[in-house]
Amino acid sequence: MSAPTWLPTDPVALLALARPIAEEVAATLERSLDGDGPSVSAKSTPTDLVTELDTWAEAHITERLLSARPDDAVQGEEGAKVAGTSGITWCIDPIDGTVNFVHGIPGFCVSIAARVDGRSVAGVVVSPLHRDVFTATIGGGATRNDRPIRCATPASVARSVVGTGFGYDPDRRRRQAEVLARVLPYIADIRRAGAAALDLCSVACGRLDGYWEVGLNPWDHAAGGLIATEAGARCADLDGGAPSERFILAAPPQTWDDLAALLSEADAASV
Ligand code: LIP
Repeated sequence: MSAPTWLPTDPVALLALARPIAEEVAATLERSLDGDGPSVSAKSTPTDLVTELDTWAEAHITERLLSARPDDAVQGEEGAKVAGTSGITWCIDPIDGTVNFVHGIPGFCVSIAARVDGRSVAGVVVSPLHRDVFTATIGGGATRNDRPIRCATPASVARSVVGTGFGYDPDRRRRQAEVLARVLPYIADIRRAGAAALDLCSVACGRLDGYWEVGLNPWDHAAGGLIATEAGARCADLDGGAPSERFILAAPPQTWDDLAALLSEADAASV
């Protein structure tokens, strides 16, 4: 498939700009683990962490992107908000999986997506400790380390290994644990990687047979959602609309409806 004609800029060129920036920042984050570790503070709750490197990474990525494309807009997890006139908005999660990063657990990643009217057209996710670079362009397919990837073909939900994640609010986490207890008997197993971007890329390359979460922000899924979609997975909210803060479910087409039905039955979207 080729890129849609409505695009203001070639998504391949946007990916070519973003990918080396994401790789450079991911390498810097990995090297920082050899030191004494970054200063850490809390955001919305004591478990919602942010480090000085989250802030540095977002500023560095923003500066590099806008020095190449000064008319673009930027939206970032740590507060970057730049208006633009080009029609391209960069959606940045400088460190997705900050808790993993603070603990030195593999699975933190750098996620950068280029969006047009809220729709991702190019995306890159770099997970440095896994040595994984995931990319996609709209209509151009998805890759892991430059090799094409496709989502899994699970026989059923009962044979599916599914990822999920939890919010930072204690009451929401309790309700999410209750949903998990209702879902777990009907799937093969659960995985909690701690980074939405990585979970979505794991669906894209067939490591996971599905992933759902409530309460994500655009930067959590902007790149990983495109990568999963371009790898053949369906990525939507429970009503089949665009993924949102309310709900995201990514799964292969052959099991998406059954997994959505199980999650609806478990009240997964109402936490
Ligand atoms: C993380 C998400 C993950 C969620 C974590 C956390 P952050 O983002 O990517 O899916 O389960 O609780 O929100 O805060 O590390 O950038």
